[in-house]
Amino acid sequence: MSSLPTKYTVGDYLAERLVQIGIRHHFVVPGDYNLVLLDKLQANPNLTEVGCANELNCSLAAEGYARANGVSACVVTFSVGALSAFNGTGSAYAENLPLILISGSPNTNDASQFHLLHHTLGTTDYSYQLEMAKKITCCAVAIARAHEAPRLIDRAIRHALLARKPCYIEIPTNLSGAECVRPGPISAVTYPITSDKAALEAAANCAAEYLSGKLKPVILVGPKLRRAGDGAEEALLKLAEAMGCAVAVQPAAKGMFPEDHKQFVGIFWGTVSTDAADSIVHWADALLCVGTVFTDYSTVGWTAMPDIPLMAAEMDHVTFPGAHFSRVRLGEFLSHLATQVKYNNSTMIEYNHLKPDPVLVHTAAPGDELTRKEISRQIQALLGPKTTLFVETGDSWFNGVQLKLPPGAQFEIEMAWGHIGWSIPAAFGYALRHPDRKTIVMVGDGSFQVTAQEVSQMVRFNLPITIVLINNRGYTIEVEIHDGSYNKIKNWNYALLVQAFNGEDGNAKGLSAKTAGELQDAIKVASENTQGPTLIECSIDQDDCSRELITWGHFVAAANARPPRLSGA
Ligand code: DPX
Ligand code: MG
Repeated sequence: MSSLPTKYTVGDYLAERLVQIGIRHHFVVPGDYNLVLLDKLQANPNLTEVGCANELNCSLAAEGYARANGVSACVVTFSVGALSAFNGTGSAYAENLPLILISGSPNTNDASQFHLLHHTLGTTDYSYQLEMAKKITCCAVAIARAHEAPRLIDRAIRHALLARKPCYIEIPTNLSGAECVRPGPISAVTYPITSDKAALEAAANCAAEYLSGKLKPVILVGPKLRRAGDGAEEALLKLAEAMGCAVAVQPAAKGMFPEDHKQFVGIFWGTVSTDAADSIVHWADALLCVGTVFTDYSTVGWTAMPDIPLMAAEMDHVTFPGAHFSRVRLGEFLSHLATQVKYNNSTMIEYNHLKPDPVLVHTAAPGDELTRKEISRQIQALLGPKTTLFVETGDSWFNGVQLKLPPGAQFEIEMAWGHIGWSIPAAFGYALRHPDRKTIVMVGDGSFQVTAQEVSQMVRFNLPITIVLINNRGYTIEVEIHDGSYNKIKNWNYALLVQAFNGEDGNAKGLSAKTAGELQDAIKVASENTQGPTLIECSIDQDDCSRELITWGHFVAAANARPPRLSGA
């Protein structure tokens, strides 16, 4: 391409690699240690720079972009920036997303001259940020000489893409513009690892053995299914249809198996499951866990951990009771297994007896006070094939999980990391990559207060995101886990705040709804506002929370409160 440089610098090299792996937007906050690097990235015509209000939001915006795009980049300055961006990097680690965290760092001459520097701890050891990054990434590199940059950049990016985890690249301020060699073919970085043939074969045989003699197989889908890529989602659908069995889905994997499919039996979340997913999972005598994640949250304080021996198919290995197979790629394993399994729909026959009757949804009169249930009813009506729904930590998790996803609708949740405020920057990052989709956010008042500034980027980029802010005056989920005065927060005028972000030229709209009719009207305004975000503040009673939240909160609190075990006991 004629626009590419003939002489490469470290910054050019990095820019070209980011483009080659499919990144079109890079999220940044400037600082003197990264300014030359930002110029270099800007100079690449295929990258759009996206400035964020702070580094926490910047990292979470990149986290959301990685959900939409498969990989993302976040560029910050040393320490004051990077330490805040570590939070979104932690999220990317927990949520299995390859986020490339890039930090500017001090001039290479300063450490050896024992200079004290700004934006540092005030000691002359500048390696601490790299050491910290090693704990929250799958590969952390610091470039000390320009000639090392190509090798280290390629290594970090390749590790991130393969492991579906974040990586870290540190570039000193005086090296971004330093010359280095030009990049070689990108396939050296992106070429996937395929399964070991013998291990794949043996794992499929072991799966057939695991299933033989079993009468009641069920598939349980977890969030790593989508993260695995490699056509794993399509392969799972084929496997499920070949088996004919019930398919339950973990809450963090909602949407990864079509909810309108006749074998979909609901969200398995222990006692707060939807439909009869828990009854059928606990009835099973063989459980094929595909990309599942069992935590205290997803098992409702360990009350819902399946108690039969499991087959666990992970992104790059499969484990059975008594056998383990490394280097077996999930997509390949599921495809292979689909050709070998026998059809057995016993769990579907049983499920059709257990399946609850559809619930009659009450439609509130326009003048009725707004309730949680009415908000859910109205959001349900908004969901279509092009909708992506973000649900924030809080009661929005439970309300969102209850909704039925029509074909094509997508669902995003950050259940492993669970950072309140994630949904605002993450939805912003996601929507930049998917302007063709309608992004809707369900977020609580407490969460919104953490990252509210990033609404101003939605304004800046004219993104028509709909934010449904549920104002129950405080941290209700925490109230249910463990109450105290700390769960109260200062109320804001949310509708006015969002309009303040417009400055002279924005198109954000802020509305508030206290009745069912007001919400209906506000939703109409939101659907007509195609040039900016619309925030709808929905005021509900402080105690109007879901039954599921109360039940889940009870068991999570009990798990938190287990007394220390004496050693040896
Ligand atoms: C906290 C949580 O208002 O939602 O529906 O009222 O609970 P609900 P809000 O957004 O409040 C959220 C609040 C304080 N969790 O109830 S879930 C602890 C927490 C966290 N993340 C961070 N800090 C604290 N999850 C960054
Ligand atoms: Mg709240």
